[in-house]
Amino acid sequence: MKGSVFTKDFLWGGAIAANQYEGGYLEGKKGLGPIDYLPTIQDGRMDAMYHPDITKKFHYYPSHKAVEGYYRYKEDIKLFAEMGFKCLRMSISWPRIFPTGEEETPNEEGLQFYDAVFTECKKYDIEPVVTLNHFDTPMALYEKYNGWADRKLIDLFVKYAETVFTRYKDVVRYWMTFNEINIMMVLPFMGGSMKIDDAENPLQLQYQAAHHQLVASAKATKVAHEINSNNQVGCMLAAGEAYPNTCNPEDIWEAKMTDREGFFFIDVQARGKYPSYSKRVFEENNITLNITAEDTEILKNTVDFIGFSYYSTKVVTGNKELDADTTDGNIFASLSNPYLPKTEWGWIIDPLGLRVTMNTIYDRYQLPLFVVENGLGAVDQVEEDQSIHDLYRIEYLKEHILAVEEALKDGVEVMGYTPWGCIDLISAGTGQMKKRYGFIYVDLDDEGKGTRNRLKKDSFYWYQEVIKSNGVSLKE
Ligand code: P53
Repeated sequence: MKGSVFTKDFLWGGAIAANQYEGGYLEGKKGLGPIDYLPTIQDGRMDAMYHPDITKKFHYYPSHKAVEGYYRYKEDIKLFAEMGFKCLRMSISWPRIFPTGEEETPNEEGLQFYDAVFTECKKYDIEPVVTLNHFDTPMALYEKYNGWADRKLIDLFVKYAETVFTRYKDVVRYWMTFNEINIMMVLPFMGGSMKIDDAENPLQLQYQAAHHQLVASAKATKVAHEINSNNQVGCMLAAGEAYPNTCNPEDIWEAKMTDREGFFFIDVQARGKYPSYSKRVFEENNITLNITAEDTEILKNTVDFIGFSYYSTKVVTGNKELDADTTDGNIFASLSNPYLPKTEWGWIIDPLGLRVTMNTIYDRYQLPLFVVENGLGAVDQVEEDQSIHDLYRIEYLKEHILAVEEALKDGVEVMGYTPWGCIDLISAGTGQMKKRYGFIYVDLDDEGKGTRNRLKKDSFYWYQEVIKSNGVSLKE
């Protein structure tokens, strides 16, 4: 397209995940995943209040039906096609394929479901971009092994990965192994189907589990390349640069260390070995990892691209005495940024931060980047004529896509952009429905009431133009 900075094969699309979109939580012999234990948190706190026994029905569990993607995917993919999507980022639910994680043979019904989803994508030339594990490790493995704390999970995961790589060999080219792999450090239940409360040294357990995921990711990457050399496998980082609160060197150092908490994972996945700084981090936190010689060898299978989510930057300080204003919205701790506004949920809004973050990641790894999540969680108002005027969302996305454009001009390689929750779905952090990200509205509230019918928001037509003009309309 004339005047476009975006490449002609730029993957415009949107992102959803099985656990927050599908529902049908026991349909087709599906097993349970972590989100099936998440009740709606009405006040929107981020310290996810997972309830240990869903059979007691103390609460309403929104993911059990979610937005019924399991039944309505055809209608939704048609709407995505109408917006012009070139790709759809989605995930396969591991417990749909191996309900307890340990079956000898995969669950054919689960596989058939994704056959049908991919066929539907193909119909409209929508390229699936598939995450293997989006907060979706079978809960039976939590009961039995404390999830990723146990090395056994490596082989169970690789078996699942191999099953779907083989089944969808000719239909899926883009894969990601673990969604926001660094979430292990903040929400181990969601990221690793594991609990750390009883551990003597929780950090030790988290890093050991992280190691298991890193090995599993590398092994799966190897298998994916063997099954189809055209397969492109990415890692996935919850990104967002840490800014120092002041130019005090203590703050600068704190910011560097905060960024390294996330980059630690990508350093391994993109460079094939543990970064040199990790040795000291482990020593100072009394962490001794069980890493075998075989693990070290496997880790050399690095990723082809770097997928990441970006919602905001954070502000950190090395001054422990500082009594500063903090944001309580996001799971990643941050001070307030006096230069920037926040969303209704307290997440800092920083479009330029996306450009900063992309440049940092690209400088570090020199691999193509894929913006696989970005977006504004907000309350929407449906008018009498069923229209939804979500100008705030358009404004947010516009500024962020322009930041991607600037990063492209800076020389950063970018494969595509898939804003989160392109259709409204259940929030992973709060289980809420009223925190909406979509171009497509779903009639459903926090108590589970509503028809679940779909409506096009103003942003739907706006994004359609963005894709059609390959980004040129943003300048008009
Ligand atoms: P929600 C925060 C908390 C949980 C998951 O988040 C998160 C984040 C943001 O870093 O990561 C991603 O739904 C995640 C999605 C999630 C999205 O952020 O709490 O990959 O599953 O829905 C948005 O507003």
